Amino acid sequence: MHCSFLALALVSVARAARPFLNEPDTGIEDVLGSTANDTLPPLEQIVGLSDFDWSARRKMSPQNYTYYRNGAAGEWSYRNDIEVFQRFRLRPRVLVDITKIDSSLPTTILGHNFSAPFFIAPCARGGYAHPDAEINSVKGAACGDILYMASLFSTKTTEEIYAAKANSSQVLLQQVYLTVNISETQELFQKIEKLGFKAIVLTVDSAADGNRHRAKRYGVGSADSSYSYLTWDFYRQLSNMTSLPIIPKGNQTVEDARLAIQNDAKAIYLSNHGGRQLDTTPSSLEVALEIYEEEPDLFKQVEVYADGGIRYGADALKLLALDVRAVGLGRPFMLSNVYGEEGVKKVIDLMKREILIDAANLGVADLKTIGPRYVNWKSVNQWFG
Ligand SMILES: Cc1cc2nc3c(=O)[nH]c(=O)nc-3n(C[C@H](O)[C@H](O)[C@H](O)COP(=O)(O)O)c2cc1C
Ligand SMILES: *[C@@H]1O[C@H](CO)[C@@H](O)[C@H](O)[C@H]1NC(C)=O
Ligand SMILES: *[C@@H]1O[C@H](CO)[C@@H](O)[C@H](O)[C@H]1NC(C)=O
Ligand SMILES: *[C@@H]1O[C@H](CO)[C@@H](O)[C@H](O)[C@H]1NC(C)=O
Ligand SMILES: *[C@@H]1O[C@H](CO)[C@@H](O)[C@H](O)[C@H]1NC(C)=O
Ligand SMILES: *[C@@H]1O[C@H](CO)[C@@H](O)[C@H](O)[C@H]1NC(C)=O
Ligand SMILES: *[C@@H]1O[C@H](CO)[C@@H](O)[C@H](O)[C@H]1NC(C)=O
Ligand SMILES: CC(=O)N[C@H]1CO[C@H](CO)[C@@H](O)[C@@H]1O
Repeated sequence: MHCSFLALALVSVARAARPFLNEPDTGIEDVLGSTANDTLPPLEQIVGLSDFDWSARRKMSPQNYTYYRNGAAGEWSYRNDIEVFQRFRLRPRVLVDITKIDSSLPTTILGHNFSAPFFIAPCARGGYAHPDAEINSVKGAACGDILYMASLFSTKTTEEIYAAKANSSQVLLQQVYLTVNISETQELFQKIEKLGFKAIVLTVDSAADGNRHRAKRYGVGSADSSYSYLTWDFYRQLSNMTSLPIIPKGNQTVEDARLAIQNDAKAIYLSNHGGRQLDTTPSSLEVALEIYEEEPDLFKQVEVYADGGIRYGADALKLLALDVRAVGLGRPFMLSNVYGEEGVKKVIDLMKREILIDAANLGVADLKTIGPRYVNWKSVNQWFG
């Protein structure tokens, strides 16, 4: 008896001692540590997405960096978003012909063609990293042929963002937060539709202000301090105000996913807002797993997107394995913008390459055929595993 208690106590000490790996140690400090503090290391030296954290901390003011980096309260959701992926081990198959994997990277999102199943998630205040702010994201997305979703709280105006499109065929979506003023909403929807955005992404996970301790310390909290009125009745009313699809972003339970379908949503977007809104909400991988276990057909009825903590190709593959159609990345794109458009493009190139080589090593011949059998979903449901 005594022994097993002791063993348990030791295990919990070991867990408590393990540091949280926001930036895993892959030698960046050893190789680039002598770079002058206010200088960016050359983009060629950036080998993975978390390296952009390291670069951005040198270039941005502590306040600006903290606005991007922060999570809500004790940041358990933020950490879990990143760490959840290592709790589920892959199940690679060997001796599979994977030589045609490249041709399976492109996908469609709401019927539009893109070169890869990931996109730039809507993020506010692009100007904190670069004077050209979101313009770099639009251009980078065009160059890499992926989807960009613009935030309502962007540094640049909706008009400026739309005007930066590469050509008339570049597809952009617009994220919105709503006020209680219906005529204001009506005007906003009309503007978005008139400009030519292809869908409205309605953030539903921020009914109230986010509880952001780290951000508050630096005086860079959320801009929005009011409560929002959001119900499914209202969602139907909103759908009547526009011909564009309205995609709820931030649903976090299978119950809400079912309700979304009953209310004719064309797509749903699983997200806990990058752990920035309500601490201890689940990661989108856990929500996708809940849906897969309780209602796998749901993935066939609507397109499901997911974001939060995706930093590697293998992370994306785990979500794709659960029939998620495309995954979003927030912070990596925001932080890479310290290098401007080139940084945004580098994130796209790194992700494309990692998705392809990881899928190939996993023995996936065609990304469209990846399924839950490629992952061991037995996991201990705890914050640190
Ligand atoms: C700096 C920053 C600003 C954000 N602004 C918004 C926003 O205006 N609207 C929104 O719906 N989500 C916003 N998000 C959440 C992102 O859309 C996305 O859900 C999240 O960043 C994904 O997690 P990741 O950063 O770990 O990739 C923001 C996230 C960050 C990091
Ligand atoms: C950068 O700044 C930190 C903290 O001020 C300091 O410890 C470090 O030596 C500096 N590095 C260089 C290369 O100047
Ligand atoms: C999307 O790609 C498909 C297949 O490659 C093609 O037939 C279709 O015309 C493309 N659609 C658009 C809008 O470009
Ligand atoms: C922080 O962001 C503000 C607002 O965009 C900008 O004026 C300022 O130059 C930024 N600071 C740094 C150090 O980049
Ligand atoms: C328009 O831009 C898209 C990127 O969004 C690119 O894939 C496409 O080739 C461009 N089309 C033309 C005709 O230049
Ligand atoms: C609601 O928005 C409309 C259009 O922007 C504005 O004219 C009106 O004054 C607003 N009403 C209130 C109560 O704020
Ligand atoms: C939406 O519009 C249709 C047709 O105009 C109408 O029948 C329906 O009641 C409206 N629904 C809501 C929720 O406003
Ligand atoms: C958990 C969660 O965010 N649920 C939301 C799903 O979307 C509906 C419609 O906007 C909201 O009412 C729920 O609160």
